[in-house]
Amino acid sequence: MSNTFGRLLRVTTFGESHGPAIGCVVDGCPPGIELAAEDFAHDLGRRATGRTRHTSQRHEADVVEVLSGTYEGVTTGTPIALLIRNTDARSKDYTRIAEQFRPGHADYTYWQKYGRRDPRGGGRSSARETTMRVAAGVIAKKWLGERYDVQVRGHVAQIGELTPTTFDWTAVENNPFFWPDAAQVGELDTYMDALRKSGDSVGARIDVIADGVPPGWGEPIYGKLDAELAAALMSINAVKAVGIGDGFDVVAQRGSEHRDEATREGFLSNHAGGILGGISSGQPIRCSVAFKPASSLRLPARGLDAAGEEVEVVTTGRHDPCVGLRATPICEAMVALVLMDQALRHRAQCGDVGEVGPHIPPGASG
Ligand code: EPS
Repeated sequence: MSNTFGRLLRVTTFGESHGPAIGCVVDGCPPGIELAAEDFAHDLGRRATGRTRHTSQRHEADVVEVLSGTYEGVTTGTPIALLIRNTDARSKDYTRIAEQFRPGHADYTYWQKYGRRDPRGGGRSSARETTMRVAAGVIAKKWLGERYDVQVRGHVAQIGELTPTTFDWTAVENNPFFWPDAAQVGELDTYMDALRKSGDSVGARIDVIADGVPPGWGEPIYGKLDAELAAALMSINAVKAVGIGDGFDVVAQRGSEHRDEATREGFLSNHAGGILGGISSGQPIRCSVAFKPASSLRLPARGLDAAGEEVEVVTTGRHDPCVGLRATPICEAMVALVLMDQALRHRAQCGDVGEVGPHIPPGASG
């Protein structure tokens, strides 16, 4: 299995949704970063289940234990091992579907690949694994912020057919939808309540922006920054598409429109999303991530069981009607981990290159 991610900053996650614990090892982190268990609480809380009525009602404290890699609250350069104990798994919810394949779920492909699976909570395929991505991402965000003044933040940009009409970063952290338009929160509450009552699920889009990334990060040809961002974001459960900059909209653009012109005052647009030739340009890095509607539904569906019999599949238990609502910190974490890994790699090969003129100010963000 591929449970390790990154080259110089390597993250390995382990654990199942209903096992005793989930955890990760972050190897390659530079020494000298202040790091305490409390540092993880904020982002883990943003991702956690059971914090609003619009997400799965599994109640996990998601408290991180830092098992290694720090001394007196500072990283030592040795592997950082993090552990979170599972305390609210309810495995009986999975008894009925243990021998069935939920349509649209990894149940079937895990079974085909491994010939066996842990059906409790989806086992290793559960979105619970993303807890450790967020935990590892906390370290990357901290290092990027302290060392380079890089800020990685995201927001929900679409839920089903709904899009924001205005944009305000301060609104994003003040509603359960990570939504940039405070005036629409009531409408979203009504929308999600109706969806939950219907038993169905819906997709979502998350946008992530990294501000302050200096020019030069990214490794042509096979380690391009955009390629690694896309792979990292696509590795998140339920992700079906990733766009960089204008993404699929570039298809209908003219070159004269798409090229980001520059003056001494800065870039005049950012259609490229801050990456040219796989290398950061110094502009904000913009990624869009599409999450599918989750497949664990109480609405009956036709499917097969392990014996090959046609069955009616009904999923009971505690599930997310819109997995995208908890995905903003996960996307931020993956972007931060890729950026930190690429920063370390840039430092390793090109650390002696220094500042190269002219420096074009970041300018336009979109
Ligand atoms: C999930 C199903 C639910 C969610 C879970 C993801 O698990 P369970 O049936 O065990 O309650 O609660 O999400 C988390 C536990 C989490 O921490 O994100 C799934 O099928 O992916």
